[in-house]
Amino acid sequence: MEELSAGVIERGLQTRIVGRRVVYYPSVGSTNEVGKEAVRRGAEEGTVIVTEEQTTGKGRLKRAWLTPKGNIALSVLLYPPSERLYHLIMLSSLAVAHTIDKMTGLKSEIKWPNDVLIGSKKVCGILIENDIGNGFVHAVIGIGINVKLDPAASSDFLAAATSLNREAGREISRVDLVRTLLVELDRLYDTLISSPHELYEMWSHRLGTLGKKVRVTSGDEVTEGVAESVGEDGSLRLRLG
Ligand code: BT5
Repeated sequence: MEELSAGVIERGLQTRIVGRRVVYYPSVGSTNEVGKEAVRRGAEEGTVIVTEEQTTGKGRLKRAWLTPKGNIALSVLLYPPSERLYHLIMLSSLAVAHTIDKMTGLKSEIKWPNDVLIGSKKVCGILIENDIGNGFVHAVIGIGINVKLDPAASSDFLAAATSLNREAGREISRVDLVRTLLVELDRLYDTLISSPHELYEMWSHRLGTLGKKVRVTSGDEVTEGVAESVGEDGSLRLRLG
């Protein structure tokens, strides 16, 4: 298996902001936790924390995210204007979908708000943690991608999961995957700043959720309905029933 390191990821990387600094850990609890600590210590925007194994990876709503060795988990620190925070879910899921296009040619779709699926199975999960303390807006964008995880060898827990290697039928280079993802994130961050409406349009065209029956959990409340449209603030409009 190819070696991952900050050096091989950074070498010749043509980005403006994302990946200006890359920090690699062979194994870590959660890259988002490391990222939040880095923000507190004044890390520069665009810093990336990357690992191939998380021991306490987090999903949304206190759920767990599994990252056994050989996969990819990374967090990117971005400090956008506060009125652009809503667009970060669009930026991140779209960057992953574009990366999968480029790396595998496989068709992927975005499941609202920001999972990425191949053939209706989850290949990527995203957890964005924002804070606006003392007027300093910062976001830690955590992205987990299954590269070699074998759902069949795992528990029922992962029945609805898949991985890039499995779908592509070959070994995907994790170095190329991370580098492609950083370039896409950087390019779309530019779009987020200069023309957020364009980003919204690209994202909503890629959403596989519209027209489907969905169940949305918010706190203790669960709502079911048919997904009708998405707003520019990322909100989903449901037809109840
Ligand atoms: C997510 O939550 O999908 C967000 C996952 C974010 C992970 C990244 S990795 C880098 C950064 N550091 C972290 O600690 N986290 C972020 P959610 O929508 O709540 O989905 C969680 C659910 O997905 C779990 O309850 C499982 O059912 C399922 N799951 C867990 N691990 C999975 C995996 N590797 N692949 C597919 N599904 C998984």
